[in-house]
Amino acid sequence: MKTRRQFIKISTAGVGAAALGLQALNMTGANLFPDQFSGDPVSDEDLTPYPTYCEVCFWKCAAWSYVDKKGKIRKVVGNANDPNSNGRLCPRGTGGIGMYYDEDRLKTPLIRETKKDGTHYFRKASWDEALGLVASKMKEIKEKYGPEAFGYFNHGNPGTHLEHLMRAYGSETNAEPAYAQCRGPRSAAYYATYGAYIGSPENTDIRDTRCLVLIGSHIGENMHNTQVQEMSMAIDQKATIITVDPRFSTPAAKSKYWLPIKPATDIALLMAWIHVLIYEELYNKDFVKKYTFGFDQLKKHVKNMTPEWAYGITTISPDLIRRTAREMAGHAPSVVIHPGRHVVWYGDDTQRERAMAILTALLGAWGKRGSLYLPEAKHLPHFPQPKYPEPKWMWKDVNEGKYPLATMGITTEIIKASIPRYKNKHQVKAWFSAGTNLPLSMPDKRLFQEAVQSIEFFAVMDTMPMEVTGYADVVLPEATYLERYDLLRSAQGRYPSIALRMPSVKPKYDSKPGWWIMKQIGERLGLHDYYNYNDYSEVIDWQLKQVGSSLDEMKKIGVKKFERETGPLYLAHNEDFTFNTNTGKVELYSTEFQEAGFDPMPVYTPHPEPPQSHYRLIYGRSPMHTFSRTQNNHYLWDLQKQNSVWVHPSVASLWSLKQGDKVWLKNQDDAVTDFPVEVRVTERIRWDSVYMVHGFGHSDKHLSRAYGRGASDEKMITHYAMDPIMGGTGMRINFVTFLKDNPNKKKEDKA
Ligand SMILES: Nc1nc2c(c(=O)[nH]1)N[C@H]1C(S)=C(S)[C@@H](COP(=O)(O)OP(=O)(O)OC[C@H]3O[C@@H](n4cnc5c(=O)[nH]c(N)nc54)[C@H](O)[C@@H]3O)O[C@H]1N2
Ligand SMILES: Nc1nc2c(c(=O)[nH]1)N[C@H]1C(S)=C(S)[C@@H](COP(=O)(O)OP(=O)(O)OC[C@H]3O[C@@H](n4cnc5c(=O)[nH]c(N)nc54)[C@H](O)[C@@H]3O)O[C@H]1N2
Ligand code: SF4
Ligand SMILES: [Mo]
Repeated sequence: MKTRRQFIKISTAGVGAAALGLQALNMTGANLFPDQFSGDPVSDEDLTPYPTYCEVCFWKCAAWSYVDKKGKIRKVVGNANDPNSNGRLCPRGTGGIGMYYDEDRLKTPLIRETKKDGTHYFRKASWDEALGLVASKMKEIKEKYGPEAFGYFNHGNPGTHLEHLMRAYGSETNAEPAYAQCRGPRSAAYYATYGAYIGSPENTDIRDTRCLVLIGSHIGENMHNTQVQEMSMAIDQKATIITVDPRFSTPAAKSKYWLPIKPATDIALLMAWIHVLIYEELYNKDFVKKYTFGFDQLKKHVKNMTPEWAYGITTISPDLIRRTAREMAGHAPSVVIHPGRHVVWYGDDTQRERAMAILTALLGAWGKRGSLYLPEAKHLPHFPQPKYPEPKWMWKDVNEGKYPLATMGITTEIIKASIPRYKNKHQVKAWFSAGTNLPLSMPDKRLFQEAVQSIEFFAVMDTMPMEVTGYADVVLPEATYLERYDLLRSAQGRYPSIALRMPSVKPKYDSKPGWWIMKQIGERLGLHDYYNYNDYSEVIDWQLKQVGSSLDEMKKIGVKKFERETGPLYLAHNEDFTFNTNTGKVELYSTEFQEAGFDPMPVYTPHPEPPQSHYRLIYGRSPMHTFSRTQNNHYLWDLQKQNSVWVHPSVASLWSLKQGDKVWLKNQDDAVTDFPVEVRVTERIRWDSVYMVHGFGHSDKHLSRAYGRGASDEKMITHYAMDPIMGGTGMRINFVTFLKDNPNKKKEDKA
């Protein structure tokens, strides 16, 4: 079949990107930062601070952006009054100005065109033309198939502006990778157990804990700011840390116990811990009696799930399982069983999360100091607007009865519904995406590629020429977070707080704020009533006035904290409390799961093992980068230019691999990495697995620094295991082997 929507790597807009790419790869030292550092040295007195909050990841740390007299942003530093940052940004946040200064940014709207020979390219367009085209396609899809057939993918603030437009237009056919590729299983599990979500920032009381249990969660590499800060406080206070990870992660190095578990077996370990707590009578009897439902069933259920049983599965010795369970019980209730965040691993992830939630309950630790506190966020009233129209069908209907406990759209299902051969009752015909780089954040790229060929139209709003923009029909360049007003941040925490993001400089090039772009499209669709303001600052000011503040006040302080309104931070001893579950209790036995036909208590099931000569691919974060969004950022690129593949010395010797050797990876489905990746030989990884940092291996040549650097874990994730409960895509079920010769060479020679 002839490719309908070609991936456009090189555009005719802007400078010759290929030449630029080669030049940039040779760039060193000072030319790295041509724009910002052409100014003279300045002192703080000569700088004007503007409030913002960081967009490099979704922790949303509040900050001050400092601008010099020539209008150049000189630095971004944490807002000292902000509970998310406590005045300190992580390395990525500090390097956030690189997003603004990146000369590879999207500079103008772009529209896909076809040459006479059939090849596709982007041509520069005016805003009026690009917005008009998007609006006319939205009208067309609505007339032909109904607004519901216009699907959308959203993440973060840009995604929220898109969502407002799409709901006003009549579509709720949406999904974000931050659900089914991230925290979805955690939401389903904690909701089933406690009738409450964990939320973001997580309500983990790490600062005050006596014992922190990390199952996977690699805090310190995962740089979610407050957690990293609190973990160092906990270390200073000599809290016990227990890390369960097949890799000797950064937190494992700070731990009293490192449990180098065989991947995919955590449920067995958790059930054995539960067994020890129950059968050694170490659990909190008062808590269990007063607040929980289903203890007797649980006790029976775990009877045979002994440490000896778990040893055969996890490779963790029974003695270590017992000792760590006793250690937790000794510190209870001041124990954080960290609920994790990226938890889509093996397809039974909701059940693993359930086991973690149950463990917390047995330790009597929910709602207690040093465990999970009771979080609160400030409710910000919605700016007045008409009700959104009721769509005839939405994301949930696309699931066709599967994944009954999903609370948000599932990316893979929306994508399948866009492919006619899946014969979904509800066909998705066009897409809009904002703030997500689907080709690098979704498992099974083939699915994405097939879907993108099937749809009639694709609009993308981004700041950078990413993989996703290469597939767009229209590219809408958004201004970076330092150049725009945006939604107020209302963060949950020990105390509610809000933060302002305002522009510290004018948008560079011909980029525009997301709110403006979406409003313009809305206006063209006749949705004026949903955009009853001229500037987004009016919305912010109105909202602030509802909570006793104002835009003027927030411009001066950036962050405002509020008193709690929902009562104390912790549950008092034996306080009456009704949980929002079917039984009103903490459900050790889940009636919700039982009614929906799922195991009411977690069960360990074995997962496929690596085939001959293959190793399980596990992945994680680098402290210097966020997903796939920062690899081209000057500052962060300078700190880390590529990823490596971690290989155990015994495996390295078997394959005659040395430190620094370059290899290509090939997975069980014969997918190969586009670019070579350096071998890191280290005892810090089990022999049965290899490890990579996610987000590298960019294939869009517009990214002059990131292009071709390292390997993409996503390329190796052709397989995924669906979580039947909520549709999470377990992505650690892929196995890779090493290739020493370039498998892509033949293809390139021919091309
Ligand atoms: N610097 C930085 N920080 C970030 C982000 C970022 O992009 N950059 N992203 C943020 C986001 S959105 C998220 S969701 C989080 C993700 O960060 P986490 O929620 O901490 O992610 P995990 O997948 O739990 O952690 C990866 C770890 O799991 C280990 N692991 C792999 N397989 C197994 C297994 O079978 N069992 C066990 N016990 N461990 C295993 C890996 O070795 C690795 O150390 O990070 C957040 N913080
Ligand atoms: N293989 C693999 N897949 C994963 C993960 C993994 O570890 N490995 N992690 C998963 C997790 S935990 C998550 S949360 C998701 C995240 O997945 P995504 O939400 O897709 O996150 P990013 O990869 O950072 O893509 C963000 C996109 O937003 C753009 N962007 C950045 N700032 C702005 C802005 O201000 N405005 C606009 N309009 N666009 C902006 C970036 O240029 C980029 O194209 O990925 C998931 N997918
Ligand atoms: S944790 Fe780092 S990258 Fe994320 S919002 Fe905070 S400063 Fe920015
Ligand atoms: Mo995530």
